[in-house]
Amino acid sequence: TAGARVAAVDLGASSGRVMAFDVTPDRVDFTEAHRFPNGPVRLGGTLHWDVLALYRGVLDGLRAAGPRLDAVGVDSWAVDYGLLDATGALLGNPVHYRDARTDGAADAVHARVPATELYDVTGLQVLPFNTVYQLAAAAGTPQLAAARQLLLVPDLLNHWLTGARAAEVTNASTTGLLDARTRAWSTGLMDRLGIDATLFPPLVEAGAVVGELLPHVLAETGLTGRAPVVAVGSHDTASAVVGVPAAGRDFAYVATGTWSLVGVELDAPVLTGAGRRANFSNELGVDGTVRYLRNVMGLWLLQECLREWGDPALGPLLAAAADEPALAAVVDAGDPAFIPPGDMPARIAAACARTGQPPPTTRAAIVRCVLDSLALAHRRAVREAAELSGRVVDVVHVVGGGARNTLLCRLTADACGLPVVAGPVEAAAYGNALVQARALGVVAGGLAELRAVVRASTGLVRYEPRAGGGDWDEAEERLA
Ligand code: ADP
Ligand code: LRH
Repeated sequence: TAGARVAAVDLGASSGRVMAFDVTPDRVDFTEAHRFPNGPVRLGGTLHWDVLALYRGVLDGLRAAGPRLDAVGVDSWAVDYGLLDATGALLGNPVHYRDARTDGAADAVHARVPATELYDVTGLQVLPFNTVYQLAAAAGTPQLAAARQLLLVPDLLNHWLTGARAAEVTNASTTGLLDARTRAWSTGLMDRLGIDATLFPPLVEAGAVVGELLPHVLAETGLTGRAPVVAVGSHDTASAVVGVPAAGRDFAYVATGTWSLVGVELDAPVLTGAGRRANFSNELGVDGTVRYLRNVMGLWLLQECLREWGDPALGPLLAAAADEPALAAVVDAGDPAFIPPGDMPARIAAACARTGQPPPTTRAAIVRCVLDSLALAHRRAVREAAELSGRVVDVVHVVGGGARNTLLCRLTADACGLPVVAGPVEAAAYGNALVQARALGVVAGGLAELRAVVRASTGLVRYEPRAGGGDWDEAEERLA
């Protein structure tokens, strides 16, 4: 086939977007068909996602991307799910991973199956909100008792679009219930944890056709003709890693949006004790790969400061932060204490005080503290990923919304002592669209060929590390 038009639906924690991609065998071009805000909605004591608003955003996006689409693919943030009852009805709004219901849940799970044994099977880093811990927190609720199916967010949207039920593997690997070696559900772990294995639909690998858009979806979106929904790397980070424009194998990536996901791409999981203690994750990637990575708190730290300050413009703040002294104070951007929403500037100041550093007082100084801290955490994760996996790293690719943040890119290059190549901002959408295009037969090859298409289609910015760019070793010592 000479070309195709596909819609990449990419739902991030801070915004959802539908990108219309025109794909040829060696180049893609996209337009942003629709973007809509996303974020936690507090109802009573619980943080939710407004999943119907997201579904409507997807429909609006498909309408804007149409009227002719050759395929559709959906990716989103990981771990969260909707429950369906025996009639297929949604049992409540999906709970947001930042909700406090998981406080203490990991410990309760580990009391039944030790963390070492979980890691041996799943290779997953402990994040308090992994699906397995959310299910422990939900145990005994009427909702879970009534549930007959659990669908992660992209699988839920695919279900609403097509009627089909499937679990795409890359996102399934973030549940804590998938075997990282076999890429299959671990019914053994489910049994030991008292989790009903029949909740989980059959797994599919990225590239599989999930189904066709339902007639009422075609009618509502004004799309003409039929359109398959293709399973893409449905974990946004998996699609973003496909969209990394690396030319060789010796690269690390920093996928920076609400989170920074920092790591390397491997052919097989690394399930060592050292990796487990360093809290490295073996999340599964497209084409049988493993994303060996760690979560860093990401631009959430900045987003929450901005929200506290009444959402001032970002540009002037970043410019002021660039003029602040380097590394005056840093915090541990891996600390789960930063996960919940709420008064972020105060929490940052408290963390500085705890580690004997002068808390930043101005907005510019707080922003600089956040960006220095992120760069420091990027450096640590890049180094540890290389050490623990044996992968050589000679370049760091920064993709996602944070690739727009020149100060963050520059600091990351300085901290890592490696060149940073920044872009594309919409790496997840590129990766999503290219996996669809390959399923349609428009582009051919493996990840190297898909990445060559990304390189041919987008402008990239290179940042060389600067000598004298700050004493990062000393800054790291302050957090030791
Ligand atoms: P997510 O997918 O998690 O919702 P994105 O990848 O869309 O996140 O990244 C959002 C972040 O990108 C914002 O929080 C902001 O910090 C950063 N960003 C967006 N636009 C700009 C910009 N023009 N300059 C600097 N940073 C930006
Ligand atoms: C980034 C992301 C990340 C997960 C988090 C819940 O959007 O998918 O990879 O850890 O959301």
